[in-house]
Amino acid sequence: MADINLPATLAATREGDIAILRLSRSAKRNALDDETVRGLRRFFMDVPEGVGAVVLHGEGPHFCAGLDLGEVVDQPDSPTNLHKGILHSQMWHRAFHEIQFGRVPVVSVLHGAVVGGGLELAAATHVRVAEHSAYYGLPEGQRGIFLGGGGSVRIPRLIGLPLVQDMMLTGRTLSADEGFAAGISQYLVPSGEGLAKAIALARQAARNAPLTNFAVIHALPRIAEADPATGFLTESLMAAIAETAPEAQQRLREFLEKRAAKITPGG
Ligand code: 1HE
Repeated sequence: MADINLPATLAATREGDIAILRLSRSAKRNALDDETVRGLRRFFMDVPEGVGAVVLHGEGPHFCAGLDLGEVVDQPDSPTNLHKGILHSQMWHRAFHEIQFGRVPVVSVLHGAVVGGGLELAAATHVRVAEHSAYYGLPEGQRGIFLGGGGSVRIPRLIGLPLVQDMMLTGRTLSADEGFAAGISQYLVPSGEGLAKAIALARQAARNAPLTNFAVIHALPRIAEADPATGFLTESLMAAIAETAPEAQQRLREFLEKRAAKITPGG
């Protein structure tokens, strides 16, 4: 994947119809500096043709230590710095927006610390596979800062406002089991098995009709948050667009002609 211009803190490889993107700054526990966040944006804006899903994981003992705190220290209180701070947060928003509302499904592998901006990053992915070593924290309160990567919007939708407030006010961390129960990760696997599981899930997602994946990524979250009347109408429109597409017609025929796999337990 040499054609994508990535910083040294990100490494991308291609395995057939999936791409694997690794946070590669383990000396700093994959803390996200501006260069890395901009690199994430470029990667997800321009996922190469033929890639049907992306796996995002982290090098070293932790998925991600969040915002590189060196990027925000030494900023005297001034209107100029206030404005810079707003733009900085919006830069994160744009990058994570490209992940959540990009072209393909994104499966993340969570292990070790998944904290602050690291949890915000994970929350922008569609499927999260946690290893038993994972733990989750929002230490912004302890650092005197606030969420800035869209976590205020995404994390309460995943685990509920009261738990987010508890984590931010008291410094509570959640274990991998607690995170799984609360809804942070959809999967929980033994340590060391996350990447293989995520690759298998990404392969599965990449085999779907691209238009269905488009609907799941772009239409479903909007429908889920719309007023019911708008939601029902949007669903009907999306359903009609999907089912009349040639690929859907072909897949429907394959099932009816007994050439497609049945749905079985454990799938
Ligand atoms: C960092 C960062 C960082 C590590 N920014 N440099 N995030 C936090 O408040 C989490 C802060 N980090 C930690 O609590 C710990 O580093 C970890 C639990 C993640 C890992 O511990 P450990 O013992 O494996 O590593 P370490 O020795 O603490 O860190 C290794 C190096 O990474 C060390 O630098 P070195 O030069 O001394 O080797 C650390 O300083 C460095 N490092 N984390 C900068 N975050 C858009 S708003 C989002 C707001 C937030 O994300 S707030 C949460 C910030």
